[in-house]
Amino acid sequence: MTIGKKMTDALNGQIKEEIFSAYLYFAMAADYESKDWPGVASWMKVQAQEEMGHAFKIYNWINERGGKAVFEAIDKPQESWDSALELFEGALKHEQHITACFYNLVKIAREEGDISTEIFLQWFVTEQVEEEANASEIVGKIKKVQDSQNGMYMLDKELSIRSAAPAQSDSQS
Ligand code: OFO
Repeated sequence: MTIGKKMTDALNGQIKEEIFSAYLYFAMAADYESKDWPGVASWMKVQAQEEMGHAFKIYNWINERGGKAVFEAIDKPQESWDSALELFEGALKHEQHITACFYNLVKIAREEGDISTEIFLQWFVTEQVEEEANASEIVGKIKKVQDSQNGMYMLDKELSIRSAAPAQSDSQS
């Protein structure tokens, strides 16, 4: 069954959200690269890559269902953050916003009777639990060590270990 216009428009809006997410995490990486926190910057770059994977996954789904992806203008992200705590709290807040976007998409899929898109969106709903948990865990760690230079140094090293998840370049993965 070909995807409906309302569902396509809503998914196109989410492609924009995902590309903005990549933009935001790239901006966070650039800010912390310039402040000499390579581990934080590396974590953010991996996150930015994952966000582009999410955008591709939705793009591929629209195509597979006979729709057409349409691209909207991407907003300019914030350029600078005052502390690592502010940075990761910003990431957490952003992911909570993205979770709300997916809940809304599921609602639209249900209203439209688009069961296959509803099932497709389940991957993202689950992924959002992980996205929020990751950011929240780091916020917690920063709160524990933020007054310790040594603690922040160790945390930066720990964050540098994160590697890219396999690219989500098709709708099946
Ligand atoms: Fe695409 O999950 Fe974060 O924003």
